[in-house]
Amino acid sequence: MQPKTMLTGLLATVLAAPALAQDLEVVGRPADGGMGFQPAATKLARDLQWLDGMILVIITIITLFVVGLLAYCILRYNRKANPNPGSFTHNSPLEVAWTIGPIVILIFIGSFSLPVLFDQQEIPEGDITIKATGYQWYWGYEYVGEDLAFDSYMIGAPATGGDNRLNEEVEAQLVEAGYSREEFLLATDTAIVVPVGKTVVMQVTGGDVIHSWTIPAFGVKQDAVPGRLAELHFTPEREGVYFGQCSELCGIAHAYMPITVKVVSEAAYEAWLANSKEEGWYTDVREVLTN
Ligand SMILES: [Cu+2]
Repeated sequence: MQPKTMLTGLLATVLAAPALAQDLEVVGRPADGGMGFQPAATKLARDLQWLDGMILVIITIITLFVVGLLAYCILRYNRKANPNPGSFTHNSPLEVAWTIGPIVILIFIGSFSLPVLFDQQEIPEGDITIKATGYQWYWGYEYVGEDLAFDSYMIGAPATGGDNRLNEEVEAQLVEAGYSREEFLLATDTAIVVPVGKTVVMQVTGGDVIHSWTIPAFGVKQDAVPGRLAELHFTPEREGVYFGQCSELCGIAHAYMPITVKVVSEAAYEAWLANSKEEGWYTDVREVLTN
């Protein structure tokens, strides 16, 4: 070995050590006792979380109004308080009002919700296209046009030597892959790696029965139906690890086929892709994460 090559090798080893230790932050995962959404990592997710909040305000006002009316009628017009009930059958101005009021409210909601819906449903030209195929019980991924495909199993699933239970061996595998026992049932042995700020188009289909691919922090979910190729898209704005879970009951191990997406810098993505293609198989993105 040339001294220079040796030096480069040594330098690479020294540089790689802290890089391996420096894991991506876990951003998108469910929290114990959590009631709200996961942090939004795409414009889609931000928009739909805002929409949810806005509609919740409207729902709350309507609910309070209806409960108030009900209480008023019960108190004011019960038999004791109102022994001689009115005998009229209709009130035109009131009927017009309660027809037009809801129409205005629905148009108002629609004018905000339809753009968000169209944003999700109109698939842009992606920078990267990945095909996800749901199987009983794991996900297969293909980087379209990149000659890279791999399967993704939950750490602790039978395919990784487990039995879908958390034991010491599985915990060791989780730590080895850069996770902790907290990420059991979420972390997978391989992960989709995508660059931050780029538009990813996911083609989603099923290989046997219907599954569903989702990353809540991206605001996307799509049924994976055998024989059909559906699409969704996302543009992640923040580096980190994001988890999702199969969201269509697909059989006995439905709970054990999670989804992991790692969002990294563009340079790290390029290096990872080149590395994986060279190896002919998925490589750990932590090996190329240096900074
Ligand atoms: Cu499932």
